[in-house]
Amino acid sequence: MTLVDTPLEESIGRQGAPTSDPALLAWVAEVAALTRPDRIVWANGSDAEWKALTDQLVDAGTITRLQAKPDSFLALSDPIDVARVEDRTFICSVDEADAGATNNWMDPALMKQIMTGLYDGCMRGRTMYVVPFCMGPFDAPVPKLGVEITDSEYVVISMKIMTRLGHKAIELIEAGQPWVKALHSLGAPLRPGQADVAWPCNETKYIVQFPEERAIWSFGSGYGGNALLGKKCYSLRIASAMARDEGWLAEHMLIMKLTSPEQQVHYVAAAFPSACGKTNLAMMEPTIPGWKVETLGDDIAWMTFGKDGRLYAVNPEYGLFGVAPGTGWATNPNAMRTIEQGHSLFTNVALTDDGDVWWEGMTDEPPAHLIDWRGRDWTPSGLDADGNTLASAGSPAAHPNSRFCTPITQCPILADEYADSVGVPISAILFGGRRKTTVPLVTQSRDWQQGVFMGATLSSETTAAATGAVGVVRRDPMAMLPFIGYDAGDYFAHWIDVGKGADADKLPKIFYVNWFRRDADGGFLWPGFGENSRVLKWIVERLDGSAAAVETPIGHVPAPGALDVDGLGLTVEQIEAALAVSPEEWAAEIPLIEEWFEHIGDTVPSTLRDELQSLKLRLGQG
Ligand code: GTP
Ligand code: SPV
Ligand code: MN
Repeated sequence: MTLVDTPLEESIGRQGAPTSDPALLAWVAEVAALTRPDRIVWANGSDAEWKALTDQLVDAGTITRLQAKPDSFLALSDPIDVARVEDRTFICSVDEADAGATNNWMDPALMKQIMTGLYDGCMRGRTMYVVPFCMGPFDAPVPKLGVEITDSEYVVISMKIMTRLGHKAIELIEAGQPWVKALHSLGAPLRPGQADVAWPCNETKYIVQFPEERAIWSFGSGYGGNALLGKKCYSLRIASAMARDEGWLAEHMLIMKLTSPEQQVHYVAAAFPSACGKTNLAMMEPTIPGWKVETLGDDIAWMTFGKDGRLYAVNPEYGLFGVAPGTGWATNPNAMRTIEQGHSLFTNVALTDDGDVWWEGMTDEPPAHLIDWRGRDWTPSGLDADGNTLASAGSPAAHPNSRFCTPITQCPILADEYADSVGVPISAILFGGRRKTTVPLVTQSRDWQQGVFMGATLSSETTAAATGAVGVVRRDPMAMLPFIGYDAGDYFAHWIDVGKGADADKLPKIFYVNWFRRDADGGFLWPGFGENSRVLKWIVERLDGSAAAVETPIGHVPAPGALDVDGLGLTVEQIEAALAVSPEEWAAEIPLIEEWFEHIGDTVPSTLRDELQSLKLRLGQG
């Protein structure tokens, strides 16, 4: 490891920095002069560095080494730091209108003044790490480089898993490629002699993007989406602004490769809101014979038009930061195989007595005793051996937003094309949400424009991936509500423009799916997971024109008998209920969509207002 354990003034004096790039050195010196760390370390992503930092974090009590998995660790966070903080997330564009109605905004100069106050001395007693990284392949035509400065070792080791971290990024910066400045602090300085806590953070949190400057300032949180700045802050909020300017798309989407029994290959991208099934679909094991799924990405897709006029997708990430609860051998065996190999970091899951991890949904029955995500004894009954009620009684052993962080290269079904900087041509885009009612299992849009309308009006129940209430239906356009780096109406217009500029035959076909519809007893109408391959099969057959569909007011749904339900064990009534388009339920949806467009304001493109108008007419309104 390039550990430069020299006094700060000397470090600022450029001793030991693995670069002489003036802009990079000047920025590091400027941040160090403000934040006053005890020392500066340049991270290089080596195995030796991983070993040194994990040892250091074990000694500090931040992580525990897992006896049951190779080179794997468990971190338990502060209970105030478990998820993205949308109410503390800002798009600080120069002009307030550019942030739009769906983002928090503050004048960039004022925000910088406030945050400079918070950053002043905020790294005292700590080490400042300079973390050079690349989102997507290094050999991209324009590699998407960044440097994160952080005072969190947990962030450095997580960034090693999630990004291409290393000196190659510095070489490209030195060669004159553009790069994003990403500043992060836990906001937990230490006085001389002050003991550290296991999970330092600050009650005050700011997650701030400056889109014009392509800069990120984050303060107060160590949690994934708030602190691993290459992920949501760069690859979605900043990248979406880049994509608008440059004519491409930066989206909250998985990327998968589907091979049919006839060896036909299709690449599919799918946008579902946080904790709504992207990782599971990306890694699924099809239940229908002869179909094969391979993974390219589970959270983010960057899509650009290729020379042949098709839309090509690249996954900018290098790791998986997946929701732990619900992940098990029955639901997502490929995720289990990925983490079995080790080299993984788990956050806020439970610890078993034999030094392994456990979470709700991993196995049918929990182990007899666990340490829960808050470090407390936990038993299935909520009672200790003497029959006394435990403090953990009645709460889940793992936090609902607990996560596994693991190298994507360990995924046993990773597609070879994963590392291709050109990406893969997308045949179909799926939008999906978590809705108990109203939204059918699958609907195909008539054309790109109606597909954009489906995406723009996507709704879903909130999940534990962000702080705040869970289970509340909200609009989450293209699953990007918390991630659009500019005005949402302009973002819709950009989607429309992307379609207008393209050859309609070559554009991906757009579908809307819902795995989460419930029956009258509250149970899922559709078994989901590997059985979703049946829906993928219908989608592929729609692409080649062989599957039948019926037209409904909201789009095309599978005709009776068109969905392969062979061996599924559902009744005809159950399948009908999963596919049903209820005019009453959709009539109730219309005012919500109107309110949503009203909320976004004038920038909603007229084409989408036209789509709404024709939907109303088809529903007999208007
Ligand atoms: P983020 O990483 O937050 O963006 O989430 P994600 O979209 O990747 O969601 P993920 O695949 O991790 O799934 C979230 C939760 O939904 C997990 O608890 C899954 O078990 C559950 N889930 C995923 N797919 C299905 C499905 O088809 N049916 C049902 N019922 N649950 C599912
Ligand atoms: C999400 O919340 O959509 C995630 C996890 O994928 S985070 O990186 O925290 O954003
Ligand atoms: Mn996500």
